[in-house]
Amino acid sequence: MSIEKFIARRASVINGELVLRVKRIPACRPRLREAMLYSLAAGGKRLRPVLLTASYELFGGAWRDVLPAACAIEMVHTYSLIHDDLPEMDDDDMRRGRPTNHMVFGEAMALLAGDALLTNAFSVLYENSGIKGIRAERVLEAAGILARRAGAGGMVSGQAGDLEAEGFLKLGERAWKSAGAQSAKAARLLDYIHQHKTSDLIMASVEMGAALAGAGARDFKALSDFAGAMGLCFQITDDILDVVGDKKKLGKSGSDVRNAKLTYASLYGVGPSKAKAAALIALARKKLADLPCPPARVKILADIAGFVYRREK
Ligand code: GRG
Repeated sequence: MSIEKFIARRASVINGELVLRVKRIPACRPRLREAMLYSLAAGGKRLRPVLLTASYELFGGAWRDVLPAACAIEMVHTYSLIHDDLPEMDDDDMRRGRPTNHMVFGEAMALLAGDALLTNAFSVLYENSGIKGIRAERVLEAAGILARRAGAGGMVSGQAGDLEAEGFLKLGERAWKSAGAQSAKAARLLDYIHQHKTSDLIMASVEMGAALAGAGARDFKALSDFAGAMGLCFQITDDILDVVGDKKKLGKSGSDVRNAKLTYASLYGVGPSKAKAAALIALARKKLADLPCPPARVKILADIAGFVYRREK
């Protein structure tokens, strides 16, 4: 089976679970539920939940046993997209091939839909304790990983850096392109943004799977390093696609140039960015080499890394 088919099959199970879990939140205002479901059910590659399940099953478990945790990471990811699209952030009007949440439900409800997805992600994750012997301590560990990687020391700070960089480019547009000191500063800020804005949640996906499986420290570190390199490659590819990608396939309009964003494509150009992405994927795959897990299962993670590098949407 191709990796694309593998991801699509898992994604279709995850899609059903996501909708089910949002539909059964008690006492939720109907319009809020509609706004949450609108963005959740709009599709998306489901890369993060698929990664979580693939990481978990490296250690012998059945992937369906971590579906609540898989839903939780996708809910956090979807919240981040809704908030990222708001006029106060990237101000995008298309996402996942349809109008963004605030275009349909208004800014206030979009904000609340994001808030609810983030908060309820933790109650959904909690449902994982007790499933097929997954002990509560492991679920607690996974919750800690998710909160740390998504919070102020992780994804939210990546986004804060991204906002700061908008000002940075507008202030010194000519200078940062030519002067050494400015471009070194830009390069450091860019790596910080990519690490936290994007890579942290991809790392959380793989780390949560490993934590739920009870992986030892050495294997956990190898998987975390794998995900860190793949996450960086993911965002560099995103930067490239924003410039040269097919907007129809991407399902979004591409706002980096309009927002004068600091990206790999704007700082280094498309060619060198592609080379960097290729090097990162090679590095990511190397990190998997010593895992004492069934080769067929390790190969799934290596293939997902290849998919991240090749993707067109
Ligand atoms: C707290 C107000 C407030 C906002 C937070 C944290 C945040 C907003 C936004 C996160 C930043 C973000 C959107 C990063 C980009 C990551 C990225 C490339 C997302 C696209 O992921 P894909 O391609 O999307 O996996 P699909 O649609 O396939 O799931």
